[in-house]
Amino acid sequence: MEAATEFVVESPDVIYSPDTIEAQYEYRTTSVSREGGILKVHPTSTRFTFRTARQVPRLGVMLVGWGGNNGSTLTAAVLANRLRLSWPTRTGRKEANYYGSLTQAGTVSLGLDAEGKEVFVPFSSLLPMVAPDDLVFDGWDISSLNLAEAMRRAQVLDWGLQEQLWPHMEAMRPRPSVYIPEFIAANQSARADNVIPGTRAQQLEQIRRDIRDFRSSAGLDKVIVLWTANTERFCEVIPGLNDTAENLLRTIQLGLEVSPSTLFAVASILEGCAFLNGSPQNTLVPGALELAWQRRVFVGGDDFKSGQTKVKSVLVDFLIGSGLKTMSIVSYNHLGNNDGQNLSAPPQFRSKEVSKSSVVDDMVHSNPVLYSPGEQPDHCVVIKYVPYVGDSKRALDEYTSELMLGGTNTLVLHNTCEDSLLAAPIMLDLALLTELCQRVSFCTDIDPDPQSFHPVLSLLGFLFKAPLAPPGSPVVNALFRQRSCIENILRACVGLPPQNHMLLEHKME
Ligand code: NAI
Ligand code: DG6
Repeated sequence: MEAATEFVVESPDVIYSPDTIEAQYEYRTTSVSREGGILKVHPTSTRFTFRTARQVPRLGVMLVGWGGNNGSTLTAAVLANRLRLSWPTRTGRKEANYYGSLTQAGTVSLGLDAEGKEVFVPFSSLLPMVAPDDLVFDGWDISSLNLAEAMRRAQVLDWGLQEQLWPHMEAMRPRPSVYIPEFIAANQSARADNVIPGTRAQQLEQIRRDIRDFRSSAGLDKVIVLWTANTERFCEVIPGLNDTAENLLRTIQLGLEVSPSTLFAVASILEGCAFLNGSPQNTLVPGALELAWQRRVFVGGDDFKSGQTKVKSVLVDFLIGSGLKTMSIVSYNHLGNNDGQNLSAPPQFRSKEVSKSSVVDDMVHSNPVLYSPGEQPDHCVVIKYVPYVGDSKRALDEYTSELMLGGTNTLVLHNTCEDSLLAAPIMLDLALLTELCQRVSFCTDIDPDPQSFHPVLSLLGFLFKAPLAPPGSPVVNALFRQRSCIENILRACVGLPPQNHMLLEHKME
């Protein structure tokens, strides 16, 4: 018998109507004040009403860098699942699945049954979400290869799967894109045979036309744009150039410096489409963030959190959370795909180095017993391009921590796997969760006007290496805190209390 995945919450605080799920929710937290050397902690409570529209839209996802390893792998994965494909390998037949996706392959506990056992359901059944098989893809690439050829170039998927997918991907052709050579490595120039000509203002208009064309020709209710193109160098944030929405729009009109990814972000926001940045560069400059705020459009970033960084944001949380003083973190990796080739240029490597290095800050700051103000572990990030290993990235990590009474603990990890097979399900989750957030509104007993989440969608932090957060809000990197944030907010939307893991029922006589 298949496990049940649908559930209803039977509570006077939860109302299901044909259009919405409405939940009354008591948000209990604490505020802390410092008085005369004493911390005073005040429990607080705010009453929220969450309303979630139940109708899932026909959703289109536009990938910038569609013909890259991630773009072609995600497209192939959705098609393989939709078509229920299976293929032979030397270790037996494999079937399409969505392993690695929090929403599709993760579960949540609803509570205990009559025998005291926990009942789990798929994450995706917490609230109505778009089914990944129903996603419609389109996108841009500076390389003109069709998606079937791009899949072959990526060398990620088994041959038997590629052969079956070929006829379904051959007709998918990336739209021309914006190529500004100084933003990506010079070694990418040979790929750039599919570019939008004209001024920056004309290029912006073309991207906007592409979004509108996709929306209408595919009969979509919504479009989300996701940057999965090459890592760019950082761009300088300069007052008057990109510091405000007005200045950024003027910069584009005047043809002054703007990165391709920022142009895409601006175009998406102006079209009312959420924009997500899967690469490390500072695409969402202050002017773009202000524009998103003005237009109330969701933006998220930066840099997919896939393998090594996910492990890091678990391991360092474990070490520091258990009271061990981590003193040195050394992360080395080598890979041989096009991403690795692009990152072999110093300015692009620098963007990745910054995003990979920021990921333990919150854990260090959380423990003033171990670290004095300003103290940080040594943290070194190395990336090397080794063509032979292709997309099968090697990641080696060494964590050294101090134990009691002068002891030392060194952990060494070696991780090998296809980078794009880790990134594709993350891209899927980003699109599905962002779309869901667009259907959630809430009000509180203090502010009865309905509102949406802040345009900087920090709830997506689990999926990003360097999560963007609204101004003044804390940045969380610890992986399970990030996961709990998503889970507990979705639970709140159906009137369920936060998952507390106390299991008090099992701790009584
Ligand atoms: P890739 O190099 O295979 O694909 C990038 C694609 O972007 C290429 O097809 C390239 O032609 C295209 N491109 C470059 N500039 C463009 C532009 N201005 N407009 C449109 N297309 C453009 O790289 P891959 O492996 O797919 O990774 C994509 C991005 O995701 C990289 O920035 C990478 O650092 C980032 N990333 C990847 C992760 C992974 O696990 N695979 C994890 C975290 C981030
Ligand atoms: C080299 O590190 C290539 C990068 O694009 C990474 O593969 C990617 O950022 C994934 O990094 P991580 O740390 O999440 O595995």
